[in-house]
Amino acid sequence: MIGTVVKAQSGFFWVATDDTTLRCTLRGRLKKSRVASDIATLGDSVRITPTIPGEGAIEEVLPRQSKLARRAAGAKGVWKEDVIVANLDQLVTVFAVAQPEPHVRMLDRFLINAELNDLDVVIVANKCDLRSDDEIRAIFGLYEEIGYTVLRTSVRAGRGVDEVRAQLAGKISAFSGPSGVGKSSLLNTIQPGLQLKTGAVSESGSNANKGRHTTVAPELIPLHGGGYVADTPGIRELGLWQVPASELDWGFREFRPFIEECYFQPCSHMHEPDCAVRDAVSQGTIHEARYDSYVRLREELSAETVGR
Ligand SMILES: Nc1nc2c(ncn2[C@@H]2O[C@H](COP(=O)(O)OP(=O)(O)O)[C@@H](O)[C@H]2O)c(=O)[nH]1
Ligand SMILES: [Mg+2]
Ligand SMILES: [Zn+2]
Repeated sequence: MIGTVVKAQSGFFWVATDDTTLRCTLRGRLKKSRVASDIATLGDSVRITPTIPGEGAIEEVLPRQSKLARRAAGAKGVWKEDVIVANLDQLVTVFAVAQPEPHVRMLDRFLINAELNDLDVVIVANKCDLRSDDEIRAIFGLYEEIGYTVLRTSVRAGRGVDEVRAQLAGKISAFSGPSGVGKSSLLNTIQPGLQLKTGAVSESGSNANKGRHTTVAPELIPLHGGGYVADTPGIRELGLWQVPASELDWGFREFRPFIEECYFQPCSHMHEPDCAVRDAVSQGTIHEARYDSYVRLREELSAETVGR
């Protein structure tokens, strides 16, 4: 039997097949090779055999078509890859236009992560009731200019929800983004009956704009329109997993036409003469804010020397 891992917690894996969901454990020989969380994860296609009623054993994890991963701190200060969801069709990265204020450099990290994992990515700008259209365009317009789809939504005003629902139909999607932006609220509205826990954002005091953690094990939620969605809590910030500094530029999709045009190959686009990327920045073809993001991330990568 082949199924999809829809939930993983405390060494158990819930595997959805065509007609049922079984709680499974890993066969001993699978466990030996690595730690369990690396072996099977949300979205994995697995081959299982039923054991007792309602339960089964995972015999094999089928090769992943794609994955969303982040870099996590492993034992002895060594970084390890932490696969969040496997076999993803798209990453839906949700930010709020306010409360919490959108942190565009964090948005850039999500986008780079998607680009370098070769994932399609859609941006959702939620809480549009809190800002004017002009204010929203000032923040997110540049992402549309460089080719990303930006869906403007407001759960509170019931705006844009149908567009998000249509975007999810028939695909495996992961919702990501900072805490408190309305990911769970949006999913509850898209599929009434889900009753995902939502957290109230403190409107006053020092906690204003920070949102709140709501900790539950991530799951893949089956959608009535077909497909699955992962509401992945706790992704405060995605590390850039295994990004050699020299590949960071490829994660900025609007840089791509210029990368090959630089005089020096490879070019860091930081200080070399005749750099086509920097020329594009001074001509306004590449947005300055995105170039700043690039520089900061590049400096971070070389400082950490995990870029390899
Ligand atoms: N003003 C406004 N508030 C919203 C909207 N969507 C969600 N919220 C509120 O934002 C808070 C955090 O929502 P939640 O769904 O838990 O965010 P998550 O952490 O991203 O899952 C809750 O108090 C929601 O009621 C919206 O479109 N407009
Ligand atoms: Mg949530
Ligand atoms: Zn260059």
